[in-house]
Amino acid sequence: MALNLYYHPLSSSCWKVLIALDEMGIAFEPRFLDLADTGEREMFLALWPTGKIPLLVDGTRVVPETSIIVEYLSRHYAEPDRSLLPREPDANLEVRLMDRVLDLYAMTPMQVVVADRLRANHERDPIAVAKARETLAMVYGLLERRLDDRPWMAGERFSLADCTAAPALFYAATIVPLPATCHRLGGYYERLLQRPSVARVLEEARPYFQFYPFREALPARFLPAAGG
Ligand SMILES: N[C@@H](CCC(=O)N[C@@H](CS)C(=O)NCC(=O)O)C(=O)O
Repeated sequence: MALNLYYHPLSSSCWKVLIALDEMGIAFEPRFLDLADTGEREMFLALWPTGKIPLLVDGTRVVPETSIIVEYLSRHYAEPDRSLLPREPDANLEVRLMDRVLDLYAMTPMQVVVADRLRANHERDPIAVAKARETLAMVYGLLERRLDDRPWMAGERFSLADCTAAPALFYAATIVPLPATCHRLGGYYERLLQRPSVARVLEEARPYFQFYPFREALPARFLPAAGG
């Protein structure tokens, strides 16, 4: 039975799983989800009440939460040499640590600022936004130190942590630019963008970037083609 992935091409969390699927070479049925559509939203909430995307459905099994989805796919569908979670316990812990750091201190504050920008003026929360911006600046410094001379976020091999880093840093950099002093982070970010699995999600998202509230801060090379 086919693996179904409910997703939207602009969603950072969905990129994390799309990149993982691509890296592991796992075939799936893409289910484009429009949460603004009442019917689709009700159907989706019946599957998973948080209403958060992406969501993997494997036959009768519903698999939510990006890190769990990637771990599930790694265990049940990946060829052993393509798994995104190392078997060796300490290497595995490092991947999971960096996945948590990126989700909690890059992805989440980035989403706080984006969600705030989408609200009406009187519903905005400048204190939460300032705190989220501070967290992004903090995590850039943390990542710069942690990267040391690693090519990828958790070591020599591309892993779950890089699947998280790509969307988190791509969107976070439109809110708080990566500091020029963070040389390792800057080099890593460029390596990520050139990774074919990452380039593919960027390409699929390109027609939707016009709906991104910080679109003016997107790197010009990712903007929709003029007239397109
Ligand atoms: N912790 C969740 C976060 C997923 C998440 O934040 N998804 C966003 C899109 S990037 C979403 O579904 N937003 C819709 C909403 O909150 O209504 C995960 O890792 O799966």
